[in-house]
Amino acid sequence: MKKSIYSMCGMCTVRCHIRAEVEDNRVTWMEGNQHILGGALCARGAAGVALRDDTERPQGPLIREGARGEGKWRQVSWEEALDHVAGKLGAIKEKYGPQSIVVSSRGGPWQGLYKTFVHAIGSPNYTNHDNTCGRNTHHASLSVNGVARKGLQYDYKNARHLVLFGRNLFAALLLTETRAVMEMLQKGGRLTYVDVRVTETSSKATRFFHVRPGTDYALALAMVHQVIRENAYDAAFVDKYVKDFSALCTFVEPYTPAWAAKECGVDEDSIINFVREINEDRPKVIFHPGWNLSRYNDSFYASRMLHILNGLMGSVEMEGGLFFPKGPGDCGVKSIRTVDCKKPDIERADGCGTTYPQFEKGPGLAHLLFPAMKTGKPYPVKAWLAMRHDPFTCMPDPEQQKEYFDHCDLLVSIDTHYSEFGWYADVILPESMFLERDNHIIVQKGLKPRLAVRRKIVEPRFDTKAAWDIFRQLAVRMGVEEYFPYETIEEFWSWQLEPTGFTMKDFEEKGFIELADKPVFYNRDELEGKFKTPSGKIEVISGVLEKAGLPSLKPYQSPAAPPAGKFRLVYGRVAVHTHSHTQNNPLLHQMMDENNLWINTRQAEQLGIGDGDMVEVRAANGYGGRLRAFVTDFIHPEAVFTVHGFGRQVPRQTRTHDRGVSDQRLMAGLLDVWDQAGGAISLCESFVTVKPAR
Ligand SMILES: Nc1nc2c(c(=O)[nH]1)N[C@H]1C(S)=C(S)[C@@H](COP(=O)(O)OP(=O)(O)OC[C@H]3O[C@@H](n4cnc5c(=O)[nH]c(N)nc54)[C@H](O)[C@@H]3O)O[C@H]1N2
Ligand SMILES: Nc1nc2c(c(=O)[nH]1)N[C@H]1C(S)=C(S)[C@@H](COP(=O)(O)OP(=O)(O)OC[C@H]3O[C@@H](n4cnc5c(=O)[nH]c(N)nc54)[C@H](O)[C@@H]3O)O[C@H]1N2
Ligand code: SF4
Ligand SMILES: [Mo]
Repeated sequence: MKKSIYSMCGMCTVRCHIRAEVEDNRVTWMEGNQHILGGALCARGAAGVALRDDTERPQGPLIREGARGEGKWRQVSWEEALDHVAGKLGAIKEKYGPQSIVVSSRGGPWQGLYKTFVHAIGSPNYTNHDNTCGRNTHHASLSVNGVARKGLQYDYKNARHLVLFGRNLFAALLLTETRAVMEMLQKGGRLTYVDVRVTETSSKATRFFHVRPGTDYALALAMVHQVIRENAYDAAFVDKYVKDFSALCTFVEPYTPAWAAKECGVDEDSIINFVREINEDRPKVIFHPGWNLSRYNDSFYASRMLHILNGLMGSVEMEGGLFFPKGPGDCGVKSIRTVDCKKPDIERADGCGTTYPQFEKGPGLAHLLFPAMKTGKPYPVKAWLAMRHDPFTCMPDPEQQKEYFDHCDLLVSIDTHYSEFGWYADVILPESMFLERDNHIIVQKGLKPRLAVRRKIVEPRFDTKAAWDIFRQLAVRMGVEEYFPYETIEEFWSWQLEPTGFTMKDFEEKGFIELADKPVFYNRDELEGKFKTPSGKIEVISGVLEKAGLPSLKPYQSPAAPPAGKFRLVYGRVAVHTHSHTQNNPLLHQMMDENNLWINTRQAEQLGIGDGDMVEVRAANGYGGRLRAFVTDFIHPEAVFTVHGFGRQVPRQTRTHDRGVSDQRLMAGLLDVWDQAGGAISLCESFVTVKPAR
């Protein structure tokens, strides 16, 4: 019998709402939820069905037989695998203390489950992927606005002008956002875009700044300079809510548009005209603070300026501007219950919040756990469970990482695929792919907050389990099951919903439970305290930074030009792949089966490289490979660009094994290169050589 089920996509971490039809345990139709996405789904979401059919994924729990990375596995029962992992964790806890155990994950709305587990067994060391994603912009937001990266959201649809610094929103998709920006453009809104490449987003932009790599901070400083000079800011809002504005005015004095034009390689008039445009469009102007802007040594400061520019526009808590995301409490509704365990009061192994007071303790910084592995200080790190996280593709230089991870007695991968890390690990616990599993209920904050849930659409094809079950089973074996007060997902859901008065039936009409029927805004005149900084305002000077010996306003330093014969390696996404875990998908593999190397026409000519030729690209550590050249004017001459996620090394993924070149392997030495104020690894601070392949 045919059934229609609302659920949530899992082909990337955007987790779009979907509706699927199923017949005889097969998905026959899938679309974006009509109530939110008007049916839209991206190519990767649609290819979820091909992932279900894919046999080149772990088909049951695996325990390593040979040496790490050798690829010899024994498929075992769940009983045996879970006993094995819990036994090892118990022994490590006994010998080194519970704090020697790390759980990492991709973060996201379900992470409370994994965090609860690691805290319950006595370790403060939960970490996530964000050290190579948005950590600089997150810390920048905390220092300026006092709230997390996602603690302010954007009403793109109603904006009159959106400014994107390297946020390639039409390829690096977040479907609801991408659609909202399309709507904004259709309504006549303006889009200013900054990139070192001409991208899909440049082609939709009304103004494009093609900048020299790593100079965003210079451009942002000049924008602030000109905004102040032309009085193109909301003086009333600034008076009321921006602290230390005069320090900002003094600081940006030397950073004129003429200076930035030279530094960034753009037109001075273009900067001046841009500021005139935003002055017309104010206050409905949004400066996106960057997402993967966390890639240069000064990205934290660049992002801080973008947050400050939002403050100057005064667009907070209004249509077409920024808003504080609302939760159930703002709608007069009680929230759901979530699993939780207080974090043990032990110093983090990565030093976040202690050695590094400027970094939030939260998930810490994964790369700062490596020194603890190597030196045993402040204490040894001996076990790492990676849940929906692939350290070897997420962080640079996997060969260097292996040397660190070899100090661990237990490496576990909880994954739907063979990750690069999983292939090297001791145990793989396969999670059911998203169509095959339920998840617990989550709150999605926003202007119109809602409760959301992922529902199982088909039965698991192989011997796999859902995360709620895996973590509970491990908790039972570790003697901390009291933190997981359920046995089945139905019991979990009922326990979560109990305070709210809603039931699972309430999800049936639209796939989610809407908690407000119209957008909820706070009163713009009463925002004191909403910014969680010490002053309750937007802070130009941050006490936390100053105390850590870091300047709040850092003078600009020009990025190093590439050494002779080298190029700066920049990387990014394409619309048809998610990081490194869709390359082996039978459908997506057909759409793009390897990466190429973008190189500027003039540079290519000098090197004797023609469009479509094979080139050899090599890093300082000797790693290299062959890629096809894409010779174009659409990339800055100092840089070459490639798409992340290729050059995979898992032999069981036959379609993608060894296809293309891995950008993270080309990032030699970058584990030690990170933004001292923002914390994230500076993924764009490496240089490669390129020559025609013989
Ligand atoms: N299809 C798809 N969508 C995704 C993802 C995915 O894997 N696939 N991943 C999601 C995730 S986790 C994230 S974090 C986001 C990332 O979203 P984005 O940050 O928008 O995406 P990226 O492609 O990483 O990088 C964007 C651009 O930065 C440019 N760039 C490089 N150096 C500079 C510079 O110095 N200045 C400027 N201004 N630009 C520069 C690159 O040329 C690239 O076009 O995408 C999300 N959406
Ligand atoms: N060199 C380089 N490094 C980068 C980037 C880059 O572009 N270049 N991008 C950076 C960015 S922005 C980010 S966000 C990170 C991403 O880094 P990660 O978060 O590590 O990457 P993902 O590919 O999202 O997923 C990690 C693992 O989750 C698994 N997975 C997918 N779906 C599921 C599921 O439903 N359940 C479970 N249990 N596992 C699942 C995948 O198979 C994969 O092995 O990488 C960062 N690092
Ligand atoms: S953006 Fe695409 S892959 Fe990601 S959740 Fe949405 S439909 Fe799925
Ligand atoms: Mo990311």
